[in-house]
Amino acid sequence: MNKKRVLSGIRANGRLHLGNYLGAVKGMLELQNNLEYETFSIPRGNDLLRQLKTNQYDLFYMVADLHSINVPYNPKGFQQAVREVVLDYLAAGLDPQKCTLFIQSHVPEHVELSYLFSTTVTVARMLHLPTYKEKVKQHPENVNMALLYYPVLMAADILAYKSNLVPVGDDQLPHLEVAREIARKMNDTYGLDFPEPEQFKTKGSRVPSLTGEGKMSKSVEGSYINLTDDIKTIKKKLAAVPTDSGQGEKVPETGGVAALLQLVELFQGFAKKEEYERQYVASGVQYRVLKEELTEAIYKELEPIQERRSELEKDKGKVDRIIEEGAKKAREVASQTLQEVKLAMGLIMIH
Ligand code: AQP
Repeated sequence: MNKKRVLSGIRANGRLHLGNYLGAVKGMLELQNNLEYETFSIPRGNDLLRQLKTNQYDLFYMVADLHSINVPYNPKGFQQAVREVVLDYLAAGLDPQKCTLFIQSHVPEHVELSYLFSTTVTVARMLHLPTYKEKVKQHPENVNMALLYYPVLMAADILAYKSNLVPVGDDQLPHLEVAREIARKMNDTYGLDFPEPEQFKTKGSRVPSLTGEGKMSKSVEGSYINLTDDIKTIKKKLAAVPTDSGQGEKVPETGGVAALLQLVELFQGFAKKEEYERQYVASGVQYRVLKEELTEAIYKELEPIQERRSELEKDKGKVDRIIEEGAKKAREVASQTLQEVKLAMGLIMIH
């Protein structure tokens, strides 16, 4: 069976939040647990047919440490920050038996490949990306080359594995488009065979900020609920979401109320959201009740993840082994791609 390749990653700039979880990790899990039955015959004349459960995807999931250092960060605590993402991944259910879990900088082929790709990209194209402009606004004192280079390195992350699918949130779509352009350009110019990667979209591909403006983000204080938050913290954070009188002619489509309703849909289902919408235009919504029920629903999803996490925290050796093994497996594939690209670009001799 020809398996489709998948690549995804999360930066180590802070604890994972519900946006990262619903927009990216849930997609990674869905692909990991996507099993199908395969039938094949056992060799040496034995005509027995055996059915096996196999995954139709080859999965590469990384902690994007190199993407994390293009904004101000703390080098002393950085190794721990990277490890926290690995723990979050494992606690959320990523299984190193079913996917290759690795740290981006442990596979230096990504960086080499990104330099080769950068020869096909114009500076003007990078300067116009909305994600770049946003970061320039956030950190005007630190507009560095790595920030501009981010999408090229991300294209190398994806294409190093010739990935077909990328489980990421909607905010990453402009970057994914750059990866597709690079794939086309490399194929047209050098006769390579990169697939054009596509987003694997989840239901929560754009989780709103608790402030009622924009998306939930690690770098926007007051916008997020972390996977490690206890029930009291979740309650406090939801209590701070701005609301209105709870009644009106039309259900708001933006702001805190819209954000709450979207979270209701994601954690309690579409029918519950519709129920609140009906209440809004009739008798009115009691936000105290809505927030209490939503707190319970979110915590119900996070509690088992937190329990697994505290178990994993005790086993340092196990996590070290997973990371080491992951880098080995990832490098096998990435180094093969790098060789092909160098050969096609005339950087190594054809024998
Ligand atoms: N609000 C979101 N809704 C859905 N998906 C989201 N993702 C991030 N925020 C949301 C997805 O999470 C993955 C990893 O993101 P990242 O940490 O690598 O970078 P990011 O997108 O820049 O995340 P943040 O929290 O917004 O970080 P800051 O604030 O530092 O920029 C990606 O798949 C992303 O789409």
